[in-house]
Amino acid sequence: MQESITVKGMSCQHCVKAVSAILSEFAGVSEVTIDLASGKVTFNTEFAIDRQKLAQKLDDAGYEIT
Ligand SMILES: [Cu+2]
Repeated sequence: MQESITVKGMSCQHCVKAVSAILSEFAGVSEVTIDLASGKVTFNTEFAIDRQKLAQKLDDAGYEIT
């Protein structure tokens, strides 16, 4: 299934890579697409993602799901 979230705090390609890497840590996630300007992150996932865990990992890296 395709899911999308909006992430606040990304300002450059490094951030895009970091957020992409965090999402890729979750089993079954593929095709992460990030629009830096809007903060929109779209990805495919085979399993339901643990949103709390994702939010925590992003928070630890300095980003926030809005
Ligand atoms: Cu950055």
